[in-house]
This record gives sequence, C-alpha cells and structure tokens, in this order.
Amino acid sequence: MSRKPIGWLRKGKSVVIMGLDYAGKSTLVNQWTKGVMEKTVTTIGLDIEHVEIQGETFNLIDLGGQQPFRLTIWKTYAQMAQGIIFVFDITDKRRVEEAVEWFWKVIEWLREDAPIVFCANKIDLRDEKKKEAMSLEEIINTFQLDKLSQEEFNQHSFRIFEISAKTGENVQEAMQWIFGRVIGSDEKSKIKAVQIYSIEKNKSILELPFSEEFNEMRYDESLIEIIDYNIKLYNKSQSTMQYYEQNKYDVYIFAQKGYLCLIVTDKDAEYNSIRITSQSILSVVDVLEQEGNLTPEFLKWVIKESFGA
Ligand SMILES: Nc1nc2c(ncn2[C@@H]2O[C@H](COP(=O)(O)OP(=O)(O)OP(=O)(O)O)[C@@H](O)[C@H]2O)c(=O)[nH]1
Ligand SMILES: [Mg+2]
Repeated sequence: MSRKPIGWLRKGKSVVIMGLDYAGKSTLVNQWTKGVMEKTVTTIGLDIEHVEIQGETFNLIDLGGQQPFRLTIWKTYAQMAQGIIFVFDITDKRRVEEAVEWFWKVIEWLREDAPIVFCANKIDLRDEKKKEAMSLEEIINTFQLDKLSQEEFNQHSFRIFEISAKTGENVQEAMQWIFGRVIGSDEKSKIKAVQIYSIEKNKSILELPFSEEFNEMRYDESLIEIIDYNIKLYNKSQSTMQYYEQNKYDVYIFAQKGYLCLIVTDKDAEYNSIRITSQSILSVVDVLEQEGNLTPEFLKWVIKESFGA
C-alpha cells in the first residue's frame, strides 16, 4: 500500500480516522498497513490509503487533527463515513476536555448507524508517564462513553480498544473490529424481520419487524406453512438451518433447543451472515426467556453485534 495524493478518493466505503493532532492517527495507519512504526509529520488536510479486505476496496481517510482542519473538513468526512476511528492520546490529559468536545461533535455529525471505535492510544507510555496517563476508567468517565448505549445513540456499534500504535498492541484487533462492522453493515440492513418461536409453547415469543412490509408478510400463507413445517421437522438433538426463497423476500429458519429463529431478508442477503446471526440469537434466547429478559432491545443488540464478527 502506498500513499496517494490528497483527495484521491475511490468509489467504495470510507472509514475515517479522527482525533486531536498528535494523537497518533497517522502512526496507527502506518502500523496497521505496514506493520512498522514510522516517523510521521503532522498531517496537512488528509491522507487516503486504499485497503483491500475480502476483495472489497475501502478508503481509509486519515484526517489532520489540528484545529484548522477540525473546523473545516471534519464535518464533511464525518458525514460521509461508514465507520469512524477516534484516536485519543492517553497521555494528553491536559487537552482531554478539548478531545471530549470534538468527540461528541463528531458523533452528532455521523450517520446514525455508523460504527465507532475509540482507540485509547499510546498505552506503551503507561509506566513511563504514570502521572499524565489516563486509566481506561478515567477515559470512559471523562468522555461519558456510557452515553453511547442510550437509545439516542445505540444504533451505533461501539467499542473501546487500548492500543499502542508504536508497538502494535491491539492494533489488529481494533481495525478488524471496525472493518468487520463496516463490511457487515450491508447485510444488517437486508434483514426485514426477526421472529422467535417457542416450539414447546407453540407460539411466537418475540417479533421484531425492521420494516413495515413485515406486518403484511406475517399473515402470508407461505410463511405460516414454513413455520408449521419446521415445527414438524424439529429434532431435539440437532440444530438445523433451512432456507426458503419467496417471491419478494427470503426466509431463513434456524432451529435449536426448542426454539425457531425466523429471519426474513431481502433477496440478496448472505447465507453465512444470516446463519451467524440466527445462531447468536438462539444461543442466548433460552436463558433470557427463562429469566424473562428477552426483549426487542436485546435482540437488536445481538443482531448488531453478530455482523462482521
Ligand atoms: N509512545 C508512543 N508514541 C506514539 C504512539 N502513536 C503515535 N506516537 C507518536 O505521537 C506523535 C504524533 O503521531 P502522529 O501519528 O503523527 O499523530 P496524528 O494524530 O496523525 O497527528 P496529526 O496528523 O497532526 O493530526 C509522533 O511522534 C508519534 O511517533 C504510541 O502508540 N506510542
Ligand atoms: Mg497525522
């Protein structure tokens, strides 16, 4: 991978890296794309890398963190981002309030479902700079990162990683996580509805429509037939996955431990992603239902988390 002239943006999805100047954004890009720590100079404007993952090319956009760039180009790139990497230098306690302010500005600009990874960078300096270095707890509190789980923001997948762009610690993990979400985001939007059916109780215990269409679909003869058929087919000792092509949509049914998970999707959803999602859902449904904790909110969360893992 080589650096391209500024502004050379390819067709395809973009992941944008933000954070104050000196946070270590460009060092992170170098570490991830080349596996080494290179000397950097402050980024003027932005740099774009093209990275290829699973046959898809992404723009990895490294923005300049200095104030003039924050005031001018950040908003545009935040709005176009399919995913955001926010880098914070844990030894930059002096400017933490400034970083917090910009972090929340960025969140407000994002598309509502863009995943966000927060990289608490320079953890290699924890011992050396004991006084200045912020702990993970301090960072979470100061940035009020728990707010991201509130309804208003919870369409965003969110994760924090403590990393060192210098040594490479956790760099792969953080990058894999964000790109995994970005790759999976298309599949997620193809889900039209999820329904959990208890075979024992012979009834639907949870329905989660993601689109209006589902309200008509649920009374569809063929869908009812599929459910009935799968109840008959159900075998206690085995989990099964069935796939049915319908006219306008497709239906996947995963059966396990007395439950059916039915997922209605667009025609071109990817079998494997749907399989992983339905498995994730049913692996926790049993316990939660017994505890009375099976809620649509929870189900939404599982679906969000199971894409691109
Ligand atoms: N010890 C240590 N130093 C780091 C780490 N990451 C970056 N640095 C150093 O921090 C300084 C700033 O790094 P850059 O990657 O240029 O920072 P940036 O966020 O791209 O800054 P701008 O381009 O100005 O926005 C450089 O001297 C890096 O060597 C890290 O994980 N550990
Ligand atoms: Mg830079």
